[in-house]
Amino acid sequence: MTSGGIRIKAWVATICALFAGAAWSNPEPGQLNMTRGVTEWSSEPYFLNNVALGVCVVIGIVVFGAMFVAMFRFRKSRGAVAEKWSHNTTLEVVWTTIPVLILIVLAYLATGGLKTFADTTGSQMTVKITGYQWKWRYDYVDYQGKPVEKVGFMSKLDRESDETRQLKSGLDPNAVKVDGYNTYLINVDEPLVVPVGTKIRFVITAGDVIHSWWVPALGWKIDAIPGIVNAAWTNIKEPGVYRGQCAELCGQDHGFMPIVVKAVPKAEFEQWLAQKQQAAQPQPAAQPAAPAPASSAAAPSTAQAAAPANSHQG
Ligand SMILES: [Cu+2]
Repeated sequence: MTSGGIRIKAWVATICALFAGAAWSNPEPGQLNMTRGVTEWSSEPYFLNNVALGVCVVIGIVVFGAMFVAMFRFRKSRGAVAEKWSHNTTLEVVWTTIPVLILIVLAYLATGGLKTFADTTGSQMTVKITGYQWKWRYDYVDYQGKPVEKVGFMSKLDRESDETRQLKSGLDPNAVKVDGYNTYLINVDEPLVVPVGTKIRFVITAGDVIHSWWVPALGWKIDAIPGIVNAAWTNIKEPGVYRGQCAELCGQDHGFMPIVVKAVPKAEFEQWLAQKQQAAQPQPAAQPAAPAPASSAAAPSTAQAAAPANSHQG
């Protein structure tokens, strides 16, 4: 197929997906509309955006239509003579009232969305997110009413993207792929794993400068500010991998601190969490110590290896 043919196919696919309302959870090249998202709440900003866009389009057509009619139908070459009057109270009342009513309707709809967004009550899980130059830290605070201890990790740009981005690396960004999807600069070494069908509260802050945690599929972004704790929530409906990026200019590597959220079924999440908790447990001291008496003439290297293990326990 010719490149023209491929381009047409791509456009048809783009338009079909746009109007079919296909959930584009992750941004795609050439995407026109924002994603409907994959959470209980994310259709809210999608709907608000569509309403506001519709209002803008209607206003645009009316204003530009009237302007072009005035310019072409009443032009000087057709013998049009300008009226001499100025001010028309009726017209002024009309063109003040209509925009005010439109703004009131938009504000009413947006306030409803913001109110539900701000309500983190009834969360079944809490994750603390901390932004750093230039990576994210995730700490699991509680799950189903029980505190989660020692489950936290840094999540930073994956090695493949990092090597490719180096100046004169000679590596092709288009070759950075996961399951056929180009993940150049939007993949991490360790994703945030969360369960689906669970109201998750995020508490968001930063350790150095202002960052912003943004995953389009969740329908919101929120600033991560040092010294301030912001809160937000989500309830993901479908399992999947949802990608995002830091959305606040935070320094030279601002473009290199992606976000990956991996939403999995509850059972799978609980298994993952249990494994993480187990890995965080201090290793029993008996294990490395056991073979020591067998070789009574312990080699110096063994003794040296044992020393740091003991000092860790202290
Ligand atoms: Cu940042």
